[in-house]
Amino acid sequence: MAGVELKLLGTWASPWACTVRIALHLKALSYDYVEQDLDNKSDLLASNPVHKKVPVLIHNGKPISESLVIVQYIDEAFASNGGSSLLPADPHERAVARFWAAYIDDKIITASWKQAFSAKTEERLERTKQMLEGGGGGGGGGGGGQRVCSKGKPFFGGDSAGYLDVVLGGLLSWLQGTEALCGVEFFDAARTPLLSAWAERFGALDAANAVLPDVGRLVEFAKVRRAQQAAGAQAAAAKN
Ligand SMILES: N[C@@H](CCC(=O)N[C@@H](CS)C(=O)NCC(=O)O)C(=O)O
Repeated sequence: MAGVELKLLGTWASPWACTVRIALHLKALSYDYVEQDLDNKSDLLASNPVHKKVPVLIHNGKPISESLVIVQYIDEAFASNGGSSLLPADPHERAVARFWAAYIDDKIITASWKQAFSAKTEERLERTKQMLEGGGGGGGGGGGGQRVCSKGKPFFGGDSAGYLDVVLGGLLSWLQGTEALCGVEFFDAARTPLLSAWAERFGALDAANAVLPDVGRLVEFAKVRRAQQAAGAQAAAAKN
């Protein structure tokens, strides 16, 4: 688009950066992607001085931080791009989408990110499973995450991927990596049929394929980080 300069600061493994990149792809926006070194945050100090985290979207020189804020910004600033809006038009439906996005971000993405790097803990994995199924022990009848992808539509956003799809979808490779790493099953055709079908559909989108990291690479990355953390903890214990 003429006069539009978009730059995204991210890291390949960040689910939050993936969420923003998927939104940019769905909106058919070209952008320069700049991989960040989180041990050397010079770009981030300048563009996200409060949190110093990726992702940061820089639109014509102006930075925007926090993935959920960025995705909403993209949807508003480029409303006519990519066919349909990511957020629903109806104010109540928008509020509901924002509610679930905050829930997914807080209860699932942040927890999964931490969990991937710490030793396997049954309780934490079980909690993530329950959150995906629908918040606090949703198992059994399969309410929950199911609840969000109801209405017989292929995506949370309806007939095409929308805000919630992008928010949870950015984490898809990590959830699959955690399944491989920890021997759990988040997407189970019998227990969570709607969610499992959604994961397959979302993973098959061009935008997801273009962005989501390879699950094997993530698993190796998590193993290295876990080993580094364990070595750090051992060294700290030996000092005391
Ligand atoms: N709430 C933030 C979370 C972003 C975040 O935690 N990013 C991590 C990478 S995945 C980061 O930049 N960490 C840098 C650090 O903690 O030093 C968002 O939604 O954008």
